[in-house]
Amino acid sequence: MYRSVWLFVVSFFATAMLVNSNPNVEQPSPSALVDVSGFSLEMLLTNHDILHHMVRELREDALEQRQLIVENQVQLKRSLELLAALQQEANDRHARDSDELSKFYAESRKAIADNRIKQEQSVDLLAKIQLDMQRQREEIVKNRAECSEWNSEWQKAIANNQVQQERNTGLLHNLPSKLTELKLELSRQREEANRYQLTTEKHMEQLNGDHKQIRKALVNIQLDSYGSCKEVPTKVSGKYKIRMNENIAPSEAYCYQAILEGGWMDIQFRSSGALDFNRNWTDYRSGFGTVNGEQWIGLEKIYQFTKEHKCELYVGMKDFNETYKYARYDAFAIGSEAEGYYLKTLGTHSGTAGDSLRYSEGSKFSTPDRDNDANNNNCAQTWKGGWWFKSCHQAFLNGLHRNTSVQKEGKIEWYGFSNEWRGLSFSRMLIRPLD
Ligand SMILES: [Ca+2]
Repeated sequence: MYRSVWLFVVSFFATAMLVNSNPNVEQPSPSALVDVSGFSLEMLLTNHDILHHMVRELREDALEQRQLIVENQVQLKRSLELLAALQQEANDRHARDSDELSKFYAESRKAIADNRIKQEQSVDLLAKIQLDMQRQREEIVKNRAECSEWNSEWQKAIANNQVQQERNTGLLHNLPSKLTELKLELSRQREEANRYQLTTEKHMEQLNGDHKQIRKALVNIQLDSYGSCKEVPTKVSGKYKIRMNENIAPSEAYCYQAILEGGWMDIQFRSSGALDFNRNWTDYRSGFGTVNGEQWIGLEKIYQFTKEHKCELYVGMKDFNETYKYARYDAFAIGSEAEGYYLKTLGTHSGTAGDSLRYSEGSKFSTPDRDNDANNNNCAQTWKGGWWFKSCHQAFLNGLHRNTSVQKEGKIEWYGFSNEWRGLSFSRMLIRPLD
């Protein structure tokens, strides 16, 4: 359409210029004007068509423009709505940003305030530190002064020590000889102390022994009897009341004080041969004879006494030629009646007569009426007396008082007296406590 308008305007003005612009052209005559008017009319008609066409085109253009305007208005409206929304969003964001900013400012202000407080505290602390440093500095100065004093004192002490050391060096030269002297003196004193200790121990033992004896003597006086013949103070042989066991009543016994420092108790005595020893179990259990003469003290008393005291045994014997021999055992004890009064303990033998009682060790006591022996026959009946028979005997002091050497006759025998079956005239069995 613009192209048509442009073409019209150019053709119109070109025509006008052809007519009027050339000053050399003479003004047309009226006939010429008809020619010119014919040309102009034709041109006008043409232009009219063009114009009509142009108007139509313009109208279409206007319609298009209007359509476009409407579209643009719609577009514009949308744009405005969008803009409003953007504006709203921008406002909202601004509002939010403002809140956050306010918060940020508040926090910042608080942080600044806190920092200020901390800064003030730091300043205070710094002031304190400065004060401390000042004090420390003063102390260091003081310490330095004290150190200086100490140093001078040390110097003095070292000097004194040196003097002392020199003195000690002098003393050390004499030390070995002094030490030797001291060692000798010490050794002498030690020996003396040992001697003194030994003496004291002996005295103590003596005192203890004396004390024990005094106590025993007091008990003996109180009970009007003795625990054993060892406790008899007179050392005179004879008849005394002896407590065979502290739990039973005292009984009379013969204390023999003539040998080996005395203190022996007679449990069997044969001399004249007047007393009959061919007796039953009851007699051998209870004892028979006279205390200060021939006797058998009794198995129960021997059992009670050897249970109460650890004892030794001494056997003195004579033959009919008055030859005296003895056998000694360093331990002796018998069992109870329930055990057949067996020869329970027989210690080491010594003496001039042989160890003939050894054969009976461990054997029960037998009497003619009680056969406890290991023989098929009754040894007590055969040999006529009570004894610790095994399959009969090597020693038998309760036999018949006979002066004979015939083997198969019952008699007082101790084979080891002369290594033959010689009859003995005398026997004494003695026991004594070892403690
Ligand atoms: Ca028998």
